[in-house]
Amino acid sequence: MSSPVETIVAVSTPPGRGGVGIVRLSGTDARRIAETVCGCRLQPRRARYRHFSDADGEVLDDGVALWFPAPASYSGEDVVELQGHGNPVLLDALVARCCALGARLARPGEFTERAFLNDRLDLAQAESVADLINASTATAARAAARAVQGELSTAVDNLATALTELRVHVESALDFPDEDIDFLAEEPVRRHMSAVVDQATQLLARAAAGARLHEGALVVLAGQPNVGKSSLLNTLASRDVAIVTDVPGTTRDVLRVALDIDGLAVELVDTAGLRDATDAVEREGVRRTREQLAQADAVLLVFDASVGVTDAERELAENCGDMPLAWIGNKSDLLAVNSEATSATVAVSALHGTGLAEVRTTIARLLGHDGAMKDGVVSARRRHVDALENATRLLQLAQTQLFAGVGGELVADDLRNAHASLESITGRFTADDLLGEIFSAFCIGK
Ligand SMILES: Nc1nc2c(ncn2[C@@H]2O[C@H](COP(=O)(O)OP(=O)(O)OP(=O)(O)O)[C@@H](O)[C@H]2O)c(=O)[nH]1
Ligand SMILES: [Mg+2]
Repeated sequence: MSSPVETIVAVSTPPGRGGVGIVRLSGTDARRIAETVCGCRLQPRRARYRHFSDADGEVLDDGVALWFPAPASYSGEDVVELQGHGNPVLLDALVARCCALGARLARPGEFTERAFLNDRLDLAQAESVADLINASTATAARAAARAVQGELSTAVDNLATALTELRVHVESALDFPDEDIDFLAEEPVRRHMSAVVDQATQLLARAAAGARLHEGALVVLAGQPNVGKSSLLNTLASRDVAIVTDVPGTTRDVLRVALDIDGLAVELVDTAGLRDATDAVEREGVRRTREQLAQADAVLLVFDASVGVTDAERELAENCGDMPLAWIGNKSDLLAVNSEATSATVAVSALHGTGLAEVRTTIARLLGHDGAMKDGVVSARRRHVDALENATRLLQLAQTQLFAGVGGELVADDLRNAHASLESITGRFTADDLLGEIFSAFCIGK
């Protein structure tokens, strides 16, 4: 017999009016409370149509009561759903009645937190429940649904298993120090190490693409004044968002439009053309452009195809470092056929609307949202990507040390820390305050 747990209650359907409204109870007294409200005994997993009554026996609502006995329920505890009408006043009265009978109001995410604490879901799966509820495109929703089923967790567990095998080799080499140097220098150990690093790098890329599905991506149009950045933004958005004139330095404010690139939510940003501006307003615009560039996930570097790439533009590209970047040759309508535009650039005419499909595919490619990568995307959050990044960095460090023949203790230490970082994803090694932070971001009733 497990120890009693406080019974929580909440309205689980969205606020507002609707055909059906559901009050959910979870905990030791869930069944007793619901049976009192319904005035009858409940059978496991059997829907019963009843009146829901208040303390004086007056009918509050009528509907269906469903009891899911522990442990085969969403939270792993006794759960009851009272499915009445979707009216906030009725539902609030029903919740108040349950509280009078001993339940307390659930905190946001508390049902899912209990599912995690009762091992019904691991942490990554529990977080995906919130992502599924909040997904803004069909692609993001599908990826989150796969994560609730454990896609990310399984991939992380597979990596952790490969890492455990490697650690067994390395740690046992430490236990026999006389054989240490020779053993760690052996080819199979090195190969195993490289395979684990590859596996981690691939999973990191898939998870980073998955995190972008939920967070969306910031793509910046940058370049010199008058090359047609604002024209391109308007054409891609199919509406006149930005002012376009033939006066260089027209755009000063940062302008944003939302694009759906093959299921990925992209925020495309138009910025002031980069040059040494003399007037104060334009200078501020240029400062804001640089601010956007620093936050961007990818840059579209627009140049005037009829002029070609200038030195200033090459310098700008260099300053973008290793940020994903594509050259967009606009005003290609002014070019003679087959002139300079190279395959490394995308030829576009914002004026005539040509080359736009290619710009969209280019954005998808820059964000890792194309081809094989798109199929391999695993739904993930920033927290998971950070943990995977940390694990991958430690594994690469361990690999360098192993290959350099550095002492086995250092290698073992890095591998141990990488392992802990991986386990924080599924919640095996997670601090309580982090759990509080994760579940408080849920909606109430889930
Ligand atoms: N021929 C041709 N002209 C274009 C094209 N795209 C834009 N233009 C013209 O180029 C001029 C500048 O366009 P904008 O879109 O304002 O350029 P911008 O890069 O936003 O300029 P700033 O805001 O000053 O940095 C306007 O006169 C546009 O009509 C194009 O594809 N072909
Ligand atoms: Mg502009």
